Amino acid sequence: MAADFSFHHYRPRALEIIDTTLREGQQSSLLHDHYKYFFSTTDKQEITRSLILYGVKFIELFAPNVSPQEAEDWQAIKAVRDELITQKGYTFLLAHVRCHPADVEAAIRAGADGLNMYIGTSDASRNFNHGHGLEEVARRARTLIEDVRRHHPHLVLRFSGEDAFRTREADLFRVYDQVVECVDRLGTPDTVGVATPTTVAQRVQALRARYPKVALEGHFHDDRGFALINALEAVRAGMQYIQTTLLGIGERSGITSMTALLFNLFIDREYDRLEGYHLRGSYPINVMMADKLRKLVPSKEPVSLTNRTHAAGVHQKGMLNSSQTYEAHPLDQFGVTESEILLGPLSGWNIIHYFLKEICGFEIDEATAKAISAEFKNRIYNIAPGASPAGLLIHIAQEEFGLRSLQVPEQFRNAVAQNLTDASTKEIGEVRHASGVILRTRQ
Ligand code: HCA
Ligand code: CU
Repeated sequence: MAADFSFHHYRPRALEIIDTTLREGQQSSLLHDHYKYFFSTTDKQEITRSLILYGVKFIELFAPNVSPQEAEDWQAIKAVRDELITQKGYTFLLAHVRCHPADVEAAIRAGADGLNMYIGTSDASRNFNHGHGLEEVARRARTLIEDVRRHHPHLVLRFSGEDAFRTREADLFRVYDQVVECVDRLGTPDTVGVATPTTVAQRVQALRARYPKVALEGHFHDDRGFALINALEAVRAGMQYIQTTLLGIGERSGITSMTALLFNLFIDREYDRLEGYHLRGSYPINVMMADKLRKLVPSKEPVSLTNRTHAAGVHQKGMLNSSQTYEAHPLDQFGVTESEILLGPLSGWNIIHYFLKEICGFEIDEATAKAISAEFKNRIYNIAPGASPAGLLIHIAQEEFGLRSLQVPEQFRNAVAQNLTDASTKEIGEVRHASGVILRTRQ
């Protein structure tokens, strides 16, 4: 199969995502938070399917000799990839391998389309990891890569000096000079998250100048919270391949989030780099990933419902007038098609009036809405754990103010211009708060 779809017949796009959710992502401590520890085979197949449908062409997996289960899962993942070839074209499955014959052989045996080879080049990884000097590192890498290239010319080969951002430029060049002729890409992983946008731009420029014919790949860890900005800077400086994971999960605080990167490129109008990605699938793919981690989409994730959720009374009133008041970005084009307004201690009478009138269908005037709001604000701080603010509000309106619902015929119930619904009726797989109401705005 791989020979028919050789990488050498593929024309890479301006930006190629190499998704490593199934490799780097599985190193995330988040899997341990809920006693999960690893992705099941079904999880891996669903993640693979979602990534391919989204438009990702390169998926990184562990070397199959990491564990018998990983070896078995290679075949399950390949089956999903093969099923989607007629619909989406070919997706390359890359094995993350040490510069070690055992890893390389296992990957080739499993039918990998390419090898993402790495070896530590920084003082730290040479002294404390593999113990080899720089010349020895370069010699080993070259011998192995030359051999692989000769015997498996169809494989797409990448070489990375692990911890590249703590490796002196001259040291990196000494190793890369040895292997550059045999590889398709050179990687520059920021293994411990020390890079800054400035050092990234410098590195990318230096590597491009020295190796103008070979594509560059980045992998940025988030220890300083720079994984996103560093990836953006790398792309701007001319890096064509970026490694990402869904929700940015990975070792320690993880790496660049796939949808966060594409979302930012869109905002910056870098449309040529977005060719072939199904951007509207961004929020659904984030929800799928969060679901596998038994979490909500994290609040710091740019493509999230959180970024369309409004809690303060002033914001809620502004949102009722126009969603532009507190939403600046085209999140609807990334699949977040609703806004959420949280009923709670900060809600003003405007939203409470709107909720009781438009959603609950009560006959209510503004003066009554103000009186109910005052009562609600007194009582909300003593609400029983797990009870919903919406429930409390309805209780006050019905039991204490004697409000009655207008009888709206079934077929007109959803016909209001801006349709707020109770969070429990949400269709998407992420339910944040029982107190949330959804403001459907742009679709
Ligand atoms: C690891 C390290 C790595 C490798 C990245 C790469 C890193 O977990 O094995 O091979 O490009 O951050 O350096 O993820
Ligand atoms: Cu990493």
